[in-house]
Amino acid sequence: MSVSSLVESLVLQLYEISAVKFGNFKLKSGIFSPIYIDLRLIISYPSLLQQISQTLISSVSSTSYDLVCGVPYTALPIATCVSLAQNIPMVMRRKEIKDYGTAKAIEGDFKTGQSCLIIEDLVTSGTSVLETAAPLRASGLKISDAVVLIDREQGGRENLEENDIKLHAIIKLTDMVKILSNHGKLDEEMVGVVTKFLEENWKVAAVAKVEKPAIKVKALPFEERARFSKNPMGKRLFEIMAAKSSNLCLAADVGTAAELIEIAEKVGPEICLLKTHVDIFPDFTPEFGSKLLSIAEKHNFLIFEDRKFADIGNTVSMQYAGGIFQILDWAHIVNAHIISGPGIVDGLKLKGLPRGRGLLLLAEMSSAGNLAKGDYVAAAVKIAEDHSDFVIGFISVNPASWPGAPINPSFIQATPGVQMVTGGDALGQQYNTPYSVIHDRGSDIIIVGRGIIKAANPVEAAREYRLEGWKAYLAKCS
Ligand code: 5BU
Repeated sequence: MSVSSLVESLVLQLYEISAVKFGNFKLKSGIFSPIYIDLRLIISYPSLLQQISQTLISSVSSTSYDLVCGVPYTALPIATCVSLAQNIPMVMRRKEIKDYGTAKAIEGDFKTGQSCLIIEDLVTSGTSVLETAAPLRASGLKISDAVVLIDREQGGRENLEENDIKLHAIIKLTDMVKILSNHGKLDEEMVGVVTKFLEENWKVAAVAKVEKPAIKVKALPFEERARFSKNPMGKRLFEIMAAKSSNLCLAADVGTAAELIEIAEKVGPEICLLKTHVDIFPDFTPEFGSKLLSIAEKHNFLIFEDRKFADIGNTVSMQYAGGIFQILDWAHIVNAHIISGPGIVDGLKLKGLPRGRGLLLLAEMSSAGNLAKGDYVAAAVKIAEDHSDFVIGFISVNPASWPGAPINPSFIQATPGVQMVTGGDALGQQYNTPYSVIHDRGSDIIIVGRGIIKAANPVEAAREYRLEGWKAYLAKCS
């Protein structure tokens, strides 16, 4: 059978089993679509499932790969069929990473450097392929190709290409519409509605692109910006970054204080900053701070407790210096929300300034649907300017887009939600790449957690993130 008649037969069978429907459907993204595709149904039709996997295999016949991985969940049975038919081992990406046991993101036996083909049922913006590619890459596998049964043609191909993944699609949505119309399954009116919908929604779900400024303004090097800083910790952070060629902050969200000490010792040479969430440790002891401080001194990095203070000035001042954790004693830097107004900065400054500490204000957040936008960001900048002896900068996501950007160069921008590929986790985290964060979005520091700590070799991963972050910074300065 020729490729086109194979595709035609697949489309008609998908239509017959109602895996493709036409009408008015509300999609996950909230938009209404005249076409609805549910490929979960194919597991009830083994012969169709087999035809689909055979067609997927032949469409990547010129690509070589050592492993296959299906995007959970719908593509898992397809990937299993491909694996069986080709006698090629499969790996599986966990959608939810266990926080007990081996806590592996990828299940199966594989070796670093092996190439893995990603298999997906339906691609819209490409986000789910990227979410699978990220932990595979972090585990040392090479990802260069993804094969998909249906491409909705809504920016997925372009988004994947930006992340160095070539998309092989068996059926394009526009071709599917043509085939069904030729076979009298769709009337002209519906063809018109669907075509219009596809045109209007092209790239609707795509990962937001950052507009690059028309005129390139060279960024000031960190060593020069150190001179503008009115706070000793801000100045020191700039100097450390310049001295170590590192704008990498490790978000050390490991399970225990003992593990944190271990990873700080190993990854220390690669980082300028180590970010903690000390309240997640079951084994915190009063010696934790002094132990971590001596490692920080040895490897020349600063400690940032991501405490996100949010209360009134009087309360945060007690929380900062007191309690079990005694954060003031060991954290060079802490951060605060500005929801309670500028009094929070006064409260923290009261304790922090005499000890030479610094504060980052949360101007933006990386999680989907967060409320830190517009006037909120402008208010954070205003508060920082009024307290530039203590505030050293911001937690931000896209400072290049702020009104009046680039803002005062004495402020440091630190950005969480960073992995080697764009995407997100199941709980709202959104990832951008080191290059886009530093070069395009105007940040200074990449904050990386699971991209490093869940990697097969965290030290190697940290080195790669440091090099990527630094490359983007150099590009911005030249
Ligand atoms: P990840 O594993 O790279 O997703 O970890 C990100 C870290 O940054 C984690 O410790 C968060 O608590 C932290 N974070 C964030 O992800 N987004 C934010 O807006 C802020 C902090 Br503020």
